[in-house]
Amino acid sequence: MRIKVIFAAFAALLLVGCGTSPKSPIANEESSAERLLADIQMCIDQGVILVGHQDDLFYGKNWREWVDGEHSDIKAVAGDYPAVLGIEIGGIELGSEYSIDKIPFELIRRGVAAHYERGGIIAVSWHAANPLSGGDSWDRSMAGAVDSILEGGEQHAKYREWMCRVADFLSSIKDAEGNPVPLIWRPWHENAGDWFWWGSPFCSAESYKRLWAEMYSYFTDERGMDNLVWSFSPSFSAVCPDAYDKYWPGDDMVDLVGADIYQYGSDEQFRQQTSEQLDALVAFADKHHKPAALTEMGYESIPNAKWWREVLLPAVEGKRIAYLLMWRNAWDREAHYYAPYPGQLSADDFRSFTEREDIATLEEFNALK
Ligand code: BMA
Repeated sequence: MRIKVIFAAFAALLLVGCGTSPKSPIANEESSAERLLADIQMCIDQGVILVGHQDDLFYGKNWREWVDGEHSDIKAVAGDYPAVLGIEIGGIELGSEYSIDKIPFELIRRGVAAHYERGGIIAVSWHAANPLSGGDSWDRSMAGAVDSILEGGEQHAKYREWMCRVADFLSSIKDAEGNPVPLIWRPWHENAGDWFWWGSPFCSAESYKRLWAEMYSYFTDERGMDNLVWSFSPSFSAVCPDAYDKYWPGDDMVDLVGADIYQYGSDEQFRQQTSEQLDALVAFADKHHKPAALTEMGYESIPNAKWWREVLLPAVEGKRIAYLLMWRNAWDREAHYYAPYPGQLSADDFRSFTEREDIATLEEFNALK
């Protein structure tokens, strides 16, 4: 009898390791993802935009030590953590111990747990390797990468293994009760553009929808994961102006609609473009009864001392978006930073920006809940 029990437990472990695990047994209880989604909607209803920052706890402009998840450029400048912590899991699919930005996954796991314990939201991006060429996300040298991983495709078996590793990681970060932490999951992003192998010139709308649906079905039905808020962020690009409509995976497989917007030109251009794109984003999200967010954003090196209040603020003020996520303050690329750090030109202006009632860092977000 005892041996049988041990054997059954072992078999169950094997199944969870890579393959199937049962659906959540308590189907009627509100899931952690549903609670997260309710918090996101609450921010929109209150007219508050949460501050977010990619990789905030793992490294910053002039530091790269792990201080029990307490160090943060945002905190150093504004006195509080961002409400949203962005993390990058590129590399997990290959079984690597480090993300593509060379951060140990173990560190990411601990940082996410710490941020969640403090009441914060976590948003996950995945710059997946190219399954056909073996290159990175930006390698578009071989046609048909997406089709090759769909069911029936030549790389499908390998891709199942990749999805398994991703699902394992996304399920592995637990709260104090041992339940998986809820995460905003934003796969196959910026596909309106032509810079990723899953971008619109290399992937038909039909293939993209299958890509999304197959992952959704694997995570949700096969693995029983109910801790994900599914975020669709094709973004705006002249390469495919109607990407939101054309590539929409379906109301039942998306929870949040996002856009990634960066400043490359003049202040005026950014203000106008961001305002217009956010209007379009929110109108699209409303049509599908979903919340919207600025899922990546910023101005590299922030060379304008008043950028936060004079350029960003007029573009986002009053827009019904739940959060704005500044991109990373890279430790490995000198000028590649999007949030201020102590002494940075725009630091004072950023602090004032976060002091506004309609802009919330972590403490203010916690007070709203
Ligand atoms: C890009 C850049 C890269 C980075 C990647 C994934 O936008 O920041 O340096 O490797 O995101 O984080």
